[in-house]
Amino acid sequence: MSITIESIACWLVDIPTIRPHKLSMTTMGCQTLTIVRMTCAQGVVGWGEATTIGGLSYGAESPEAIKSAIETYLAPLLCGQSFSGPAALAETMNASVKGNTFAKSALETAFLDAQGKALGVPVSTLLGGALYERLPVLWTLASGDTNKDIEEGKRLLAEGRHNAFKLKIGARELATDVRHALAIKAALGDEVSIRVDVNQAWDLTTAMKGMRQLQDGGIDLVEQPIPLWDTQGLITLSQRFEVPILADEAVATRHDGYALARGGFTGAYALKIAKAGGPVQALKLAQVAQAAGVALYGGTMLEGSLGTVASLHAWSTVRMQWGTEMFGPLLLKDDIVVRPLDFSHGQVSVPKGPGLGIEIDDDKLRHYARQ
Ligand code: MUC
Ligand code: MG
Repeated sequence: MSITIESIACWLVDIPTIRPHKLSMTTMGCQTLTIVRMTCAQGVVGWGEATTIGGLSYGAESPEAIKSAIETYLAPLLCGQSFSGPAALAETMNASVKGNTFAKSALETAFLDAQGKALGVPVSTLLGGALYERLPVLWTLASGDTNKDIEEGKRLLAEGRHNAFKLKIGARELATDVRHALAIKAALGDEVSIRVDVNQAWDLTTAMKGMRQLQDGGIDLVEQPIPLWDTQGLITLSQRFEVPILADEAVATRHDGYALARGGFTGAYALKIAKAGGPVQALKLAQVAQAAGVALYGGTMLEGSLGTVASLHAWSTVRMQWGTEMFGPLLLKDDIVVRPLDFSHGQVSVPKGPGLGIEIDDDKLRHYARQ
């Protein structure tokens, strides 16, 4: 059944975080969600979200640029047109717009939501069908203070909300970062999986030293230790150490995944709908990884509930050997959905209703939307 797109509206929504979230390149106190509403024929409405981290400090598209790309270039291409599915939608977008995967991800998500609602099926069904109803979710400890992180980790373990943690390092001296990671590992106990994300902050020499120390200290996974362009360096690290590497910034699309795997990379890929251009595109990278024997991880750009749910529908259709980090909504003080997602026992449930299976709260959208 083809879906005819009638109009597309877009908002920048600013929501404060529950505490400062410190990464190697920025400290976040607020998250900006670019929210898209796609109105289709027969009154069907689809919603999508594109979210990045720290303006332009993480990726090449800022929230303002995402909104502008949608309103100025992508919406005029799509409005008034009918599409049989996300493949046709992507063909049209890619024929006239290079890159801009965050903007395309919001539109692909909104289209899938609309198509799912029109057909009366969840988005996961459009993506191949869910294998899992609930997915594991870790939490990132990133207050910037070792003792505060330990306190936060212990509280979340006691509440049973998470049982695995990722630490953000790379902003400080290597010795300080290693001490920080190993102190948290010792305080939270051997049963708890501790991973680190360096967000590209080290050069290869520092990474060699850091990987050895983190491996000896029992850290389970090291994410993106060196710059995204250093493909050969990432392959070398993955082959030299037993602690696995998680490629994040280095692997956005299936083409990146293919190049790394062909070079002999071993480890895992962090899938993110925004990096790839939408849930369907992210699953194409998953297929390349599966073909190459590379493990999978469900990644977040710290999206609100809308972007998180779009990802969950995709991640539910594949086996994620390293679980997911889809905790974005829990980092925000508020959200724009009527019913929050169900996070408990280290997991989150994938909604079962038609489309994305969540409802937008129009009052909240208006309240948080930038004027
Ligand atoms: C990233 O690079 O992984 C995901 C979790 C988190 O705390 O930050 C993001 C970005
Ligand atoms: Mg990362």
